[in-house]
Amino acid sequence: MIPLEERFPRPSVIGVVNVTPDSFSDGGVHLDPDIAAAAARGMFEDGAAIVDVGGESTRPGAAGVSAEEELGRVVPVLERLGGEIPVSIDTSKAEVARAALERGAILVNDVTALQGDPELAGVVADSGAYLCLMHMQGEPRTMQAEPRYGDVAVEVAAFLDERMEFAVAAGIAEERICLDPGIGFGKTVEHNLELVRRLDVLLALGRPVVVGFSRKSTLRKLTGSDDLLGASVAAAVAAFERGATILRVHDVKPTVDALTVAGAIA
Ligand code: HH2
Repeated sequence: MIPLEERFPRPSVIGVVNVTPDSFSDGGVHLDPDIAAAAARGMFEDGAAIVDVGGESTRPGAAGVSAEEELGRVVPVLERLGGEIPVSIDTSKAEVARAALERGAILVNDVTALQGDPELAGVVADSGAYLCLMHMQGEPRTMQAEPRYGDVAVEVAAFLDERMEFAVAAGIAEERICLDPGIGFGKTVEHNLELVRRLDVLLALGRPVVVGFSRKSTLRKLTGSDDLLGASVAAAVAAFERGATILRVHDVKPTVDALTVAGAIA
């Protein structure tokens, strides 16, 4: 198994394909599996290292969906892709992860950091897949109600450290794991900005860091604009410059171009 840091050198881009009716930025766009698969292929051609396919929205206020519903959304997309391009599955359900891994997915992206489904750790351990552990305070339905921290960077890092220990104890090698502060998941604008500003606190855990700031509401609040392309690219570059390895984005081509230039200067 190639360590995650070699398979996804810094900077790498994860392209987002939400196969949902209600995701906050691209809800409904990719509900047709042919359109979703074509979008995924396009992102790969545009330079994404991997494409993250998700069948459940985790936007603030979202209610969960059943495993059956989620499978019905993502499996047709994975079947159309047929393992042609590297795919990550954005799920917290063991059953959905298993189905995706059987269809060629190589990374499991779990926004609950293995707290959502007691069987997911075993599925990841047995498959040899890569794993992204993300921080969230609360749960999507209520997480933006009143997020509170003493020191947000220290608390997020402590949580991810503990979840990584849990994953390793379940048989998932540390070199298969990356960590994500979970921008927008139970965080105010200032919490999100501070997490990127102080990314070194997370980097001190010694694992590659993923940042997903793309099209999030903090960017809308900062710019007062609904067109979040420039804001999203700026956030990706800022996160890269503070040490992020993987940037999770909806607009792959402009982000890849920006990171190419930022990387060349660095
Ligand atoms: N953000 C979202 C979903 N999954 N996974 C990781 N690792 N990091 C993130 O920041 C992250 C994530 C939310 O964004 P999006 O997929 O665009 O929306 P939705 O959850 O509404 O489908």
